[in-house]
Amino acid sequence: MHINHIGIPSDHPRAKSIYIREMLVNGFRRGLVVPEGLIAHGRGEAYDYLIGERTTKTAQRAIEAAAAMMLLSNRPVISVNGNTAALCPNTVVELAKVTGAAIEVNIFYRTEEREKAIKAELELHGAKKVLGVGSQASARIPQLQSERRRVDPDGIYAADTVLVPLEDGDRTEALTKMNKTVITIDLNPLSRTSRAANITIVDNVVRAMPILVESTRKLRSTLSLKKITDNFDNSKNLHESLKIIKGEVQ
Ligand code: PTJ
Repeated sequence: MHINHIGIPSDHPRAKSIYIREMLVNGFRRGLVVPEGLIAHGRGEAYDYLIGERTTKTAQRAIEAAAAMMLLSNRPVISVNGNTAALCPNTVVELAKVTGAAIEVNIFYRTEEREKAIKAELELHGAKKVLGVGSQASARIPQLQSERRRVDPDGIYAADTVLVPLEDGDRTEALTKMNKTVITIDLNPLSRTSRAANITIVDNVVRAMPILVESTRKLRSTLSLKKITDNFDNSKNLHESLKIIKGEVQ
């Protein structure tokens, strides 16, 4: 039996979940995550439990569509908040490399100190350029009141596709009104974000991001990307996720 650095035996039935929780608490202690982010994670955990803490076939279909969409886009951007920076900085950077996407810090509970901490974390994992920090976020998303409205003119503002893992609904709606394609990763298939996005991956970011990276690598030389995105129906897919939660399908 292996015991990791936080003292959780690897054969503990909830080891993975506890470990993910610990990554977030650690991110909180290092100034990446806000206390509200811990609450949001708890909500995510509950949905994760209901979908069986696995990447479902339904989520896999959404991941494939998301990969195709990112590859088809001219100016894809990955938007990073505190929770995402704490849970998957390495795969954010990898995904940016494979798809040519820009990385932008965009947080709800905005402080420049945390923006800088998130940027530093991403750079530590190999990011060459991180947009949206401090005065760089000089453009505005119209009709959005939260601090998330401030975006980088070279990043989210000019993007055709934005990946927004773990989001609050307002900005997703505002971005779609700006005719941008929004991809989200959200464990709650009922959330406003999930319903407003063009492609929703109902999965834990920790599991979904590496599969998304792998999927973009596989699809890079595919000619039928448009067929994949055209065939994807987000509301149908969300309905499938609800059926999984209700135990009607696997
Ligand atoms: O870093 P900031 O300031 O941008 O703040 C980030 C939080 C997460 C606090 C902020 O965006 C927020 O309040 O989000 P919400 O409105 O609570 O929404 C978070 C959504 O993500 C919920 O639907 C959760 O179910 C879902 N979620 C939580 N953890 C995960 C998740 N989805 C995927 N993977 C997770 N690990």
